[in-house]
Amino acid sequence: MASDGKGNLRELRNFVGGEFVASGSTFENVTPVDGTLISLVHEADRAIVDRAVDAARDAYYGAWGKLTTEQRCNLLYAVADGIEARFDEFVDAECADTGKPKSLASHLDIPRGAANFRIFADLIKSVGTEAYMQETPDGRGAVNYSVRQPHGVVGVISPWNLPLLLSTWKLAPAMASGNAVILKPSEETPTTATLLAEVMKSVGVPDGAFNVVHGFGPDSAGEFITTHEGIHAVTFTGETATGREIMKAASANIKALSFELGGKNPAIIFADADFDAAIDGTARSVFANTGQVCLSSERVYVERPVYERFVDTLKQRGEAMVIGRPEDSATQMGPLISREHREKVSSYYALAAELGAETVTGGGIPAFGDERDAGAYIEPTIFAGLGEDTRVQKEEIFGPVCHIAPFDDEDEAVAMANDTEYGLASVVWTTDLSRGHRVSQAMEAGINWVNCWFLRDLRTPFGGMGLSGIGREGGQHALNFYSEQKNICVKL
Ligand code: NAD
Ligand code: 6OD
Repeated sequence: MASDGKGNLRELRNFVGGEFVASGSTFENVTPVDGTLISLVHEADRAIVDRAVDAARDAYYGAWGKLTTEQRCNLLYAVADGIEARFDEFVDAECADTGKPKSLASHLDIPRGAANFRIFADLIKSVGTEAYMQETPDGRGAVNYSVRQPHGVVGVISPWNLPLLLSTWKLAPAMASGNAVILKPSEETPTTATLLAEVMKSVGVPDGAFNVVHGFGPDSAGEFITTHEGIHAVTFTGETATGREIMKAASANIKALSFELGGKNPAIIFADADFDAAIDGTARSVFANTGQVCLSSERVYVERPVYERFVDTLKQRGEAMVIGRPEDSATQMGPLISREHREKVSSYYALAAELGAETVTGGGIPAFGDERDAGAYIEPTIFAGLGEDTRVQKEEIFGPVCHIAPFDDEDEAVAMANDTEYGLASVVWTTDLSRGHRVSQAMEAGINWVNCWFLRDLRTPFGGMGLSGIGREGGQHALNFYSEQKNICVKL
């Protein structure tokens, strides 16, 4: 990734109107694996974002907008094939940008990145609308029916934790619905967005239907998108605080908004749970992707009869995690996304210690004695003994860390789990079927699992309550967001 093979550092350009566009200013893309510089990224200024909006509008009213649904879907299938044809390149790029293990990128990020295009192309072809027969005083009646219309130009602002997966989760339904899109990937993970632009171009997606602008948030490409009058809808995944800023900015021309934000997700383990399955699932939900999954469990509640055994076993799982480089097949956990993010996660480790938490395991930064010491690695960590009202229990940390606490009955577990301003996800582990349904239904969260975690059926509604977001994406819900429905009333 570091160079073009001739010793030149790789440069990532914006993709506007079907062309790769340089800008007057670049920023450095450094890998968290070992701190080396892997590329220079051309930051889009306001003029480049303006050009992207013009190109998108031209595509929407032109070549892209004139395609039939079938033609559009065939292009999206070709995009999925195109990602798969360059699978290894996508995997390597995602691993270099994020540091995640190759096993994870090749089983989750990249296959899902391709699958999103197939799934939403399939879905749009079978989508229905509403129709109502209406009675009228003259007895002749009227028929009402609704039709869908794309918004026009949609801005997609995505985070760094699952870069291709989360951007395509929005791009695919937006494009399947007929919109032209402008993607702003995270400044931390610009590479797979650029590769996706190459794929879009190579399979013949009309110029301007898909654009990529690189940059940051405030006073950069992110803000230029959210304030642009030519953009009609913005879909955003990221931090709650950023969502607040985007909401203000987008109010100028009342853009449609979809927000997938942060979480502070609970996992509840009852004494009757399949112990090994609950340990496996909880270890995954705490440590997978170095805990940088919005759906991760950061608050774990265990029924008292199995509490000590659960803590000891989860501790062993944390301590057995192999931390390393993406390409090492033994690696189970990579670094955090950056040194800056490590500062944030470490500050919560320090705060927990300051508040008198028991450190069950971890709490520090590993030393390897090799080039990884220049990376952004951190120890898998479990705390216990903190009150529910502490900042550690209230705020999203977004690292490989959880706090674990015992409970004595179902009502107490439900009350503790719901004691949060967030409401993204929950997990319940029990072999009592009725209790599984009952507790899960009592959770104030949008995505709830019983005896599993991160099992995804992409047709289901996905989104959070409270500080975790606005709206639902996934399946039909995404198609609803990415189109306007208009009613037509015909007097008979
Ligand atoms: P972030 O909010 O810092 O950045 C996300 C994107 O927003 C980036 O592309 C960034 O450049 C851009 N941005 C930042 N400020 C902006 C502004 N003022 N205007 C416009 N754009 C702006 O989030 P992150 O650190 O990249 O991602 C981690 C966060 O994302 C965590 O809070 C996590 O929970 C959340 N997340 C949520 C979901 C979900 O589905 N609910 C999924 C993944 C991540
Ligand atoms: O699987 C998905 O579709 C999805 N939206 C996952 C979100 C993960 C958050 O980090």
